[in-house]
Amino acid sequence: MQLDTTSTKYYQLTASEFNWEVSDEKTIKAWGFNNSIPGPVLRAKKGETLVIKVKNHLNEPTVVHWHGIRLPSSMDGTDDTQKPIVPGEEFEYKFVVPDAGTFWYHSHQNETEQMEKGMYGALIVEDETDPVTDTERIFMIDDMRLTADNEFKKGNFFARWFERHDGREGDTLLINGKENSIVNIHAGQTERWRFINTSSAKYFRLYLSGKPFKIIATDGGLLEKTQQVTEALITPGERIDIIAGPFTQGETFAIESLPYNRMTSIKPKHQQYATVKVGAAKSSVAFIPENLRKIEALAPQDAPVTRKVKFSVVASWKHGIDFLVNNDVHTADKPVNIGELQIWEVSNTSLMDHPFHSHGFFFQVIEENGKAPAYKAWKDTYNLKPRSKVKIAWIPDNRPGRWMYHCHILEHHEAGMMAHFEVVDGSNY
Ligand SMILES: [Cu+2]
Repeated sequence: MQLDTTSTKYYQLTASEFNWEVSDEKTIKAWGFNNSIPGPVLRAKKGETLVIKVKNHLNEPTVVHWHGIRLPSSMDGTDDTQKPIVPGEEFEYKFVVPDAGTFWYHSHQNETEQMEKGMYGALIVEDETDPVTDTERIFMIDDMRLTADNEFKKGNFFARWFERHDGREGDTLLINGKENSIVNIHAGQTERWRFINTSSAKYFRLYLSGKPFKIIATDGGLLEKTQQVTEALITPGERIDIIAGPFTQGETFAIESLPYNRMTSIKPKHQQYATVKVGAAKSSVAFIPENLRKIEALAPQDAPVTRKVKFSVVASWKHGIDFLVNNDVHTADKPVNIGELQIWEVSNTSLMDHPFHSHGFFFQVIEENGKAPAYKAWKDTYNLKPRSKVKIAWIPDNRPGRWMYHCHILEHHEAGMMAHFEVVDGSNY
């Protein structure tokens, strides 16, 4: 097929090791794309084709997953759908971006190490229907666990056991690869802030020193209506876009995370990630309508369940504790037919939180613990609280092939809390 270059964007990402200053005092041996944490921002308009050549200059294989993009299975970037890119080799990803929103890319190979060291970046898809704001900013949230010598801390047997159980958190808190950054903004302006939680396990409970802000979008793009709040939970893998401002000249406030107890041995903390300083006023052209778009409901709340998925944590002889989907590790789940509405009951029988992430398809939450959700949204990552249950609705559109879903706490995913399944053309059976 001849490419229409007017609607194709080309990018190159080179994965390598490099020195990265997270602050004036801390330089780390990072792994990342194009010598930067995060990697370059990839931008496209809804409907355009992205061609991204990934070169691997690391000493180990990698693959790149395009989190939230509804792309063909062969482009999903997991070792289930392609041969990992070995050192010195390259792979060309090519796919259309069918939805506007805040997405991201990250390594999907040896993730607990490759993502910890910085292998991620933002992928932004724009559309004419986006609300008009004065400025847009991307905030990629991360945390690293470093030694006094600024090396990635491995820890002893017990530390590693807890890391596997709790997920790895660290106290080097990063926004866009930097510790304690200053965000300078103009008074009188209204900005779109796109938050992406890239952490292995840290639950980011966004708080702006108590200032109200409006949520306009989640994983799969705009909500129906803006939601005014003073805090928002963003679990690993999730995205939230907010409208911030207008603020008054001279104001200073923090971008911080309130304590969140996800029921592990890690003590919940109130942590500051960055400081916002409001400078001289500038005129505004922003226009944020109350109604952002219409989201058609896929199914009513009482739609009959077509599949049950259970996340659990149980004692095991081999590891002391196992992280399971439907009582198995790295579970092989049954196929689904193209075009058949899926109503999945996803439950978490364990005593800790797990963020459920599905590759390649958005879902709508239609019931949370027996209740209708507060508002409709397209999601690809959803937090399951301890002993909770949700009903999600989704449709496998015509993209056959292998797919997966998993807990987005990277250590739990690695420990086995994931499942593969196939999307198949049912008319062939
Ligand atoms: Cu988990």
